[in-house]
Amino acid sequence: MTTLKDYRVDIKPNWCPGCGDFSVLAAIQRAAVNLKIEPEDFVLQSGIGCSGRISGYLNVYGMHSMHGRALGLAQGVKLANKNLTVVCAGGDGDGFGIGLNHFVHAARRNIDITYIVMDNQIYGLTKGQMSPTSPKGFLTKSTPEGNPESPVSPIHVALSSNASFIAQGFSGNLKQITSLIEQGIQHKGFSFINIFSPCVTFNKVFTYDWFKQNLINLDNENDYDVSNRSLAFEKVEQTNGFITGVIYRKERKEFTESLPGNSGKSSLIDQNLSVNKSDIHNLLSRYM
Ligand SMILES: Cc1ncc(C[n+]2csc(CCOP(=O)(O)OP(=O)(O)O)c2C)c(N)n1
Ligand code: SF4
Ligand SMILES: [Mg+2]
Repeated sequence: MTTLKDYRVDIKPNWCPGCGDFSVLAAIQRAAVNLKIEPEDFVLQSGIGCSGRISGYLNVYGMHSMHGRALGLAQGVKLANKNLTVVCAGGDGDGFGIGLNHFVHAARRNIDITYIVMDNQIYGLTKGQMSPTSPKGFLTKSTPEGNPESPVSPIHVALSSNASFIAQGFSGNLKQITSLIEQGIQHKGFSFINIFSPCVTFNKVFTYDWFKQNLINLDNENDYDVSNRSLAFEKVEQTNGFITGVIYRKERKEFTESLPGNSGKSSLIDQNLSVNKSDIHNLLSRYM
């Protein structure tokens, strides 16, 4: 039986004490164990940032890849072997700045991976510059007179990109983020989980206390309908996006099941991909 011990490594994370990313690591490990996934069937791709280090801190396959490019790699892994559970993780800079286009396309494509963003509204690794989710007027090392830009709203982007599972959590609520990650992994299609994950060193505004006081938990709202996209937009507007829980979920065809010649069951690794001389000759002759 798989236990948490199987998902642990001897490497001690070099995150600052109190960093929200510790909870996200614990939640991913717990979700995997609760879902009885073997570590060898689990892949965690990550980008660059403090958050991106996460792939080195648990005993699974994965790559600490390039800034903003982890989603490309994660989709490639899933396309090659559908039997793997593929989770992609990174920061707000990684996913909503340099990597934003991959987020939009993975969401509309509906490929069966889970994307977790540790959103701390700042560039942590590079020591506290503004990020795409820093609010207007926010004081950072790179905006000493206040951020002149309006922030990206990740949930709006996910909703308008037709993501089929959208949720949000907070590192201060380990139980909820574990459940959201479990639901995201079980969802057949692209699942996006934005996690407010405080940077205790460089962000002195969006602290644990701030989130505890300001987040509205949809789990407590009995009449909230997760399948109603207009309602989800409305809720994000009303709350400025400071909500937690499952925000939107709707089943739709998963990407690999729509690929030509794909039965929905076989993976690239199951197929004979070799080409012989006459195949190449026939292919080239079609262009002559
Ligand atoms: C292509 C490229 N551009 C810029 C950088 C420098 N860089 C490294 S991490 C980072 C931002 C980190 O912020 P975020 O993604 O929010 O992660 P956090 O550290 O906050 O977890 C930047 C700009 C880089 N490594 N590669
Ligand atoms: S700098 Fe911020 S994001 Fe990075 S490890 Fe420290 S607390 Fe976490
Ligand atoms: Mg960040």
